[in-house]
Amino acid sequence: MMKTLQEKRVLVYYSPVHSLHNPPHEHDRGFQVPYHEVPRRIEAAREALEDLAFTRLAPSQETVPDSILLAVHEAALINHLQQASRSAAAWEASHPEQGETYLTPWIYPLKPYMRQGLLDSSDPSGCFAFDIDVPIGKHSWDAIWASANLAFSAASAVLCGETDLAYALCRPPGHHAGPDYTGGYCYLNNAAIAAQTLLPLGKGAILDIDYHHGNGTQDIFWQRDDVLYVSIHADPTEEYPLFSGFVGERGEEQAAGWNLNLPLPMGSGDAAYQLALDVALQAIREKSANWLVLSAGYDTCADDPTSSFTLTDAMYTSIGERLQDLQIPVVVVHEGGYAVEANGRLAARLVTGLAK
Ligand code: OKP
Ligand code: ZN
Repeated sequence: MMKTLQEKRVLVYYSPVHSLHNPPHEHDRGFQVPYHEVPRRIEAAREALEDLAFTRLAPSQETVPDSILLAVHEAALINHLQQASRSAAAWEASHPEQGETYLTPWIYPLKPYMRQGLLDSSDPSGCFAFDIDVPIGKHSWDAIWASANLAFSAASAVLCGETDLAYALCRPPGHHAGPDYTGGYCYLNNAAIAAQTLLPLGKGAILDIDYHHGNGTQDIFWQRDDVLYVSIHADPTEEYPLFSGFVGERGEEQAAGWNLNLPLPMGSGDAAYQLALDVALQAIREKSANWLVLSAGYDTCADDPTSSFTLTDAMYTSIGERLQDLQIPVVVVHEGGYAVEANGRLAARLVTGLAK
């Protein structure tokens, strides 16, 4: 019997805590500009998903167990994020005239000998970040943790067989965060946490459709032959993160072939994307993945102010439909997307395609 839209229930995971993390600005070529990764992004997505007849906002009080968190991240990173949020609170309390404080790494230990000194110092932030776009305020840890918990809750629902399609409205995003570092608006790797949660179902795949390469996710699963990481992204010779996302990166020896990068030229549109998606789907089928985590970034769309791709709205429905053809459970994890309201419209399209 054919499945109709109404028969497939999509569980949506959301927490309002994300809005407490709201850094005022970032830097672009030395100029101070408004922080692109704003709370409204997720509210737009929540509203649009709530409007779909076949979705249900699921209550989620679940927290990531240590066994999963520490399989993905080093304890030192977790401690640092918690400590940095406390430091931001203390600084703010003692400097009330300065307003909201967001601590940003300002010393980066480029040489190994610099590292220990910095770790022992009062501000080791530069030991845990590869770029300057990961400020930490007094509520940032709460938001980071809430975001990770949504990914875990969504994956748990799939693991328990409660649904075969769950959407985690994660913010801050996660795919640039690695085992022991933050970067690119990302602090903990939500998609990696979802994937780790799903492993009792056997091997699976993470497909990353954010405009940027998910260097953190690649790094976390680099040696693993139970999780395939596939990413379609802008050519890293020209685009962030510049140091990873190249075709030659295929996973470490025994895991060779479990990492697949599909970089596309700057300015790519639907046609090029469709071809890359075919290759991605073929790889996921070849590995007989039992489940899929979709790192869903919407910064590939034509109206994104930070990117060069020109995907049309129809492409996101099509991506959803193509992934639905795999006939495996899917956990969607929200990543980037800086045309703020487009996060709503495009998330709705993606989920509508996936739910068919
Ligand atoms: C995060 B995600 C300079 C701008 C640098 C960094 C891009 C981070 C993208 N301040 N942009 O993959 O959407
Ligand atoms: Zn991105």
